[in-house]
Amino acid sequence: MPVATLLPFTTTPNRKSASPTSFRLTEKFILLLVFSAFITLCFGAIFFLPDSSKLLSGVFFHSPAVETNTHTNPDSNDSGSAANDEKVLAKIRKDHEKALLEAKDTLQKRPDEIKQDILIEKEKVAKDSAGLGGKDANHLPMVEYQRPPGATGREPMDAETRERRAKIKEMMKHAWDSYRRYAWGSNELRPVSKQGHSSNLFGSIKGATIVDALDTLYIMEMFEEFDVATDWVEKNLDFNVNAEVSVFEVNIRFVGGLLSAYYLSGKEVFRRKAVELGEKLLPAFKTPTGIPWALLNLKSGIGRNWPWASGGSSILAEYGTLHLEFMHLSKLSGNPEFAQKVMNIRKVLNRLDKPQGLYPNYLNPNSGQWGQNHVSVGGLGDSFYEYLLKAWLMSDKTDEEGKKLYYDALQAIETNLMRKSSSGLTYIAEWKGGLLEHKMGHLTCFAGGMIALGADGAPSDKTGHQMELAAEIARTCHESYVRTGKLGPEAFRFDGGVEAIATRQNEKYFILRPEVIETYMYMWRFTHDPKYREWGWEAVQALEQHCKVEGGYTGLRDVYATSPNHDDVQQSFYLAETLKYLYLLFSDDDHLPFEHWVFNTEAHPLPVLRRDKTDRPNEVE
Ligand code: DMJ
Repeated sequence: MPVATLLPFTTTPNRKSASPTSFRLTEKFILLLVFSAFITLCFGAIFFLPDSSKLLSGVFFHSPAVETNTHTNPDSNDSGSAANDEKVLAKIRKDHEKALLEAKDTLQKRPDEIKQDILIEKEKVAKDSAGLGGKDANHLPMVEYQRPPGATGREPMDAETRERRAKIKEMMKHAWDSYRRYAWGSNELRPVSKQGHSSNLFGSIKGATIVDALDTLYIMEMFEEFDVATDWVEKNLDFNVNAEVSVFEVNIRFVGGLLSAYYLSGKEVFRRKAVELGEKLLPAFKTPTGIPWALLNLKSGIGRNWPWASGGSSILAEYGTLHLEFMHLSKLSGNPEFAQKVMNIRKVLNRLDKPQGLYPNYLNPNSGQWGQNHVSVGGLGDSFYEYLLKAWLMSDKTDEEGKKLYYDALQAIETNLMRKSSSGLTYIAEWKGGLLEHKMGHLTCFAGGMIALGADGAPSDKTGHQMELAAEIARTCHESYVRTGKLGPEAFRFDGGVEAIATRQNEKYFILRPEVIETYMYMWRFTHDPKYREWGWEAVQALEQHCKVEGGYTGLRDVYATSPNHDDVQQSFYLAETLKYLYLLFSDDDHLPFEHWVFNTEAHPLPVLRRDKTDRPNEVE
C-alpha cells in the first residue's frame, strides 16, 4: 500500500463533491489518533534525556535543594532537619563574619602587604595541588595564615610626635646600616672598632642581630632592609652547629624573632626555621625532672648548667621564659611536645613549697629541689614572672593557672620585696636567705610595665593600687637616669645614705638595655600621661649624645664618668627592644595593640591565640 493513501491531507482526484478541508468521521478519528501519538512520543522523550530530573527541577520547580529536603521527604525528622538548618546558617554566618574581617583587614593594608598576601595564597595553592596531604614540603602542617591587626601603624596626628617617631626610625637606620656595613652575618657589631662581635651565648649560630631586628624593621616599614634580612635567613641561618648555646637566649632572640617575623610577614621560611630550631632545643629537657638545662650542645644534644649556678641548678628566669614561644611552636608545627614540655615546668613548680610565696632563682633539675635562697625580680628571676602573666594574656585569658600564679607571686613580691626609700621612692629589693639587699637592677625596671599590663585583671579591686605601684616604679627608674644626667646604671642602691645611685664600680655600666623605656611605653599606653613620652625623649637625646658613634651605637662603661668610655658593643636587643619600644612610645595605640599582641621578653610580638578561633586563628588546620 502506497504511503500516500494513508495520509489524511492527500486528496484523490476522482473523489467528487469532497472539498479538501472536509473530512469524514473516520478520517477525523485517524487524524486525532496520529496527532495524540505524536504528542505522547515527544513528552516521553523528555524523560529519557540525560539528567532529566535536574532539567525539570530547574525549569519547572524553583525550590532549592534544602527546601526539597525539608518539605518533600515525608520521612524526614523535623528536629534533625532544624538542627541541620541551624548548622547551615551558623556556617553561613561564620563565613560571612570571616569575609567581613578579611575585607576590613584588606582595606587597612598597604599595596605591598596585599602583594605579599597574594604570594602566600599562590604558595598555598601550589602546595595543595602538589598533593602534599595537608603538609608542606618540610613536613609542617598547612596553616591558614592571617595577619593579626596592627602590624604596621599610621603616622601620629600631632607634628611633634610624628617628628620624634621619625627620629627613632632614623636611629634604627643608623644602627642597622652600621651593622650591615661592618658586621654583616656576625652576631653583633663593635661600633667603635667597626667589626663583628660574637658572644658565646649563641655558640656558633650566626646573625643574632639580623634575627632580633627583623620585626622592628617590619613595624617601622623598612621593607627593603627586611627583605635583605629575610634573604640572609633563607640562605645562611644555620642551626646545624656543633656548639653549646644558652637555651634561654637562643629561645628569646632566635625562636622569638623568627616567630614574630612569621606572624608579621606570613613568610613560611620563618615558621620553618623557628620549628627547626625549637626541635633542636628539645633535648635540653632530658633531665630527671624535665626542668631544662641552661646550656645545650645543638649537635650532641648534651646539656649542662652554668658552673656558677648554685650546685648545678637551672635558673628561674631561664627555664621560666620558654612558655610563650613553645606554645606557639606547638600551634605552628602541630607537635604537642613543645607545649607539654613547658606545662611540665609548671607542674614541677606547683609541687614545691615557696618560701613566703616567693620563687628562689635556683632549682636543681636532678633533685627537683630549690638551690640557694636568692629571690630577685631582676636578673635570674625577672621574665619568669612576666611569662606567667603573658601566658594568661596570650591564651586569650583562658590559662587560669598562669593568672593565679602571677597574681599570687606579685602579692608575695609586694609584701616581701617592695620598699619605699626615705624620700618616697618605691623600689624592688632582692632577698638573700631571708635578708633584703636594698638594690634594684636596671633589669628590674621592666616590672613597672609588667604590673601596669596586669593591673586590669588584678583580683579584688586591686587595679588602681597596681597602677599606682607601676607608676611609682617608673618614677624610681626615671630617677636612676636623672641622677646620672644621662642614662641609668646597671644597678642602683638605697642604702648607705644614697637613693637610686650605683655605688659599686661594677654596677655603673649601661649596655643599651630597654627595661626603663619598656616601662614608659606601657605606662603611656595605659595612662596617656605625657610625662612618659617626655621621659622617653630624654633617653633618646642621651642615647644620641653619649652612645651614638660613627659606626653605630655603643654601651657605656660608667654612666657617671664625664669623659667617653664606650664598651664597643651594639647589643642585638638594642634593635629588638630599645628602639622598638621607643618607636611604639611615639606611635598610636593601634600599632601592635595589646588586645591582639603579647611581647615576648625580647620585645618580639606574638599574637594572642583566640579561643573562638574566629578572629585570627593562625592555627594548624
Ligand atoms: C633581653 O635580652 C631580655 O629583655 C631579657 O629578658 C633580659 N635582658 C635583656 C635586655 O636587657
